[in-house]
Amino acid sequence: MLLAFLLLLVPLVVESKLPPFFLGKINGQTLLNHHLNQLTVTSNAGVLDQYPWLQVKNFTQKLDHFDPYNTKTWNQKYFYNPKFSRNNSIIFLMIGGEGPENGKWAANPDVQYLQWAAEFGADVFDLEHRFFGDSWPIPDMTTNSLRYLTTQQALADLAYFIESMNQLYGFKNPRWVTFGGSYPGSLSAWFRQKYPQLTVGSVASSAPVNLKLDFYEYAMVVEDDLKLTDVNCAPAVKDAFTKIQKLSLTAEGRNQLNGYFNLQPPFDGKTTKLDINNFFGNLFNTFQGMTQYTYDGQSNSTHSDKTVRKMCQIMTNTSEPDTVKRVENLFLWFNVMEPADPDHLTVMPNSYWDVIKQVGSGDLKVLGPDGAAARGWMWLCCNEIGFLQTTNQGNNVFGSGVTLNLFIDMCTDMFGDTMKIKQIMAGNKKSQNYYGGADFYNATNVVLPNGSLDPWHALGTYKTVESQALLPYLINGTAHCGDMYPSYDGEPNSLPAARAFIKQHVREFIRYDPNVDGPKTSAASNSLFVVISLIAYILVQ
Ligand SMILES: *[C@@H]1O[C@H](CO)[C@@H](O)[C@H](O)[C@H]1NC(C)=O
Ligand SMILES: *[C@@H]1O[C@H](CO)[C@@H](O)[C@H](O)[C@H]1NC(C)=O
Ligand SMILES: *[C@@H]1O[C@H](CO)[C@@H](O)[C@H](O)[C@H]1NC(C)=O
Ligand SMILES: *[C@@H]1O[C@H](CO)[C@@H](O)[C@H](O)[C@H]1NC(C)=O
Ligand SMILES: *[C@@H]1O[C@H](CO)[C@@H](O)[C@H](O)[C@H]1NC(C)=O
Ligand SMILES: *[C@@H]1O[C@H](CO)[C@@H](O)[C@H](O)[C@H]1NC(C)=O
Ligand SMILES: CC(=O)N[C@H]1CO[C@H](CO)[C@@H](O)[C@@H]1O
Repeated sequence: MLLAFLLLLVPLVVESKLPPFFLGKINGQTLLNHHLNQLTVTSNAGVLDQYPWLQVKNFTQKLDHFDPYNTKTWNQKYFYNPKFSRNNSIIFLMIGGEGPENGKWAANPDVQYLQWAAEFGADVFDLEHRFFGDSWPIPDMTTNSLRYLTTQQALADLAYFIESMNQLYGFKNPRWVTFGGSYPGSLSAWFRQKYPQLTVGSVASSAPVNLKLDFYEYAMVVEDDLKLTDVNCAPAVKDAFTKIQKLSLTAEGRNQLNGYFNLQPPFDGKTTKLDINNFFGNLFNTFQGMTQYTYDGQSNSTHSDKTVRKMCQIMTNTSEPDTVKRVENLFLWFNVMEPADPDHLTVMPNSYWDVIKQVGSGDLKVLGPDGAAARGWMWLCCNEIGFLQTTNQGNNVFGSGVTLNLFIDMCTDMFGDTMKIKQIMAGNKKSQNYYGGADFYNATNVVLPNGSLDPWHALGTYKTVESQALLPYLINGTAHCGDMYPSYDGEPNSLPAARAFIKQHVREFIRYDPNVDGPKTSAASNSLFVVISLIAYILVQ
């Protein structure tokens, strides 16, 4: 009777087997996340009720920008916000990323760049990324269709969009500035590099431009954050992971882990190394989720609850002598913060193959919206950009449980035999060569803010070239995309200066008018503002 009940339950819970946080990504959301507290609706209708001037539209986009014989098109969703428009000339474009765009980043007047749009009189667009949300070049995610999901096609989408909008809206002397946070930040940075003639500048927040396959630095930054937060924190985490790793080696120990974490399904006689690595991946996800959005302005929970400070309070809680139990307490706490399936509150999903069963499908019905976003992101990572967040290098406090092999296996199990280690490494290397990585990133008129606590900052670029307004900016004490969100009382005190720096440069970028200023030559004439901003930069450091 009990067995039958359990079997019946299985199909019902498949949907909830995705970890709430995976590879640096909140389930179903973009890395930038969209939980701005001012707006909780997710449907178009909801956002349009709240911001009636916002327009949601389709754009006839090309399927393949690199095959002149392919004339197929599809509907790409975009939002247009004309509310701030004054000059019919200054246009801000928020670049969509690896999840649905829902209009908030085009409409919520409290987000930073929209405050600047209001001040500068900019028209605002937000373009959804191909294969995410409602924007389907082909309505499935088979490996064959995903050939069209590449960063180069996404950049070409942006280019064709800008050219078409210039026609459609009759912008005079158009001065576009692109914005993006996280992966769209990388697109914003690369767009300046590859299509400089179409914009006057860009802001690329928390943009990972170094396409590392084995992104072990992520775990090292998390460890640094623990050390900065509380001297007892990193040792407690290390103690816990050392114990957990030891327990994972024996059947008796794995049985104890079943009890500690309420693993579903539990470890048993058929447990493989892959299952154990997957378990460590799920544990590490919790620490990632608590760290990545720490102290940012997206919601009340990131102001004070979903923070490194809270994480360290739980991990150094001396009322709980067992550090392994503290990790379980952290898992439970994190899940209260995430509006996930209630199952997640008490149960830790523990099946590698359940995730593959869902995210390995190319069928949108099997995938569901969250699974589709996870599959699209995983495809980008496996096929091109890497970013696979391991723990087994650099001798960090999270032990050696999360290996590159775990993710390589996932890539192959999700996308088939054409996605094995050899292809993964070749694809990653090709993209790194194409964009230049952190060392050879080269563009003009671009601000690249990063947060010092953000694990992703380790893949940013930091070489300032004043003469071409190539302007990295490291913000002390913030995490992922902290510069973009609405301000709040008690936010990290480095933020106002960082935002002023970005805004000042956006002002410089849009000031350029080819009709008045003549063709753009070297940026030497900007030397005064360069000196001023350099001083501001040094002061803030
Ligand atoms: C855009 O096109 C999709 C189909 O590709 C359709 O479902 C949707 O209703 C269209 N949206 C608008 C605003 O026209
Ligand atoms: C935009 O137009 C206003 C007048 O409506 C003008 O004062 C302002 O300088 C213009 N801004 C730019 C950046 O051209
Ligand atoms: C967030 O916190 C503020 C101040 O404490 C409160 O006024 C507001 O209602 C909270 N918002 C949500 C969505 O909980
Ligand atoms: C500290 O540990 C005790 C005992 O396990 C627990 O009841 C309490 O909720 C913990 N506090 C925090 C902040 O984790
Ligand atoms: C970087 O780009 C600028 C502007 O396109 C160019 O003048 C410069 O030579 C480039 N620098 C390098 C090192 O390629
Ligand atoms: C960053 O902020 C922390 C905490 O406010 C401070 O202790 C540290 O000196 C700052 N670092 C730099 C480089 O300004
Ligand atoms: C300028 C700066 O902060 N650069 C840092 C970027 O991140 C890497 C990895 O954490 C550091 O080694 C650099 O010093």
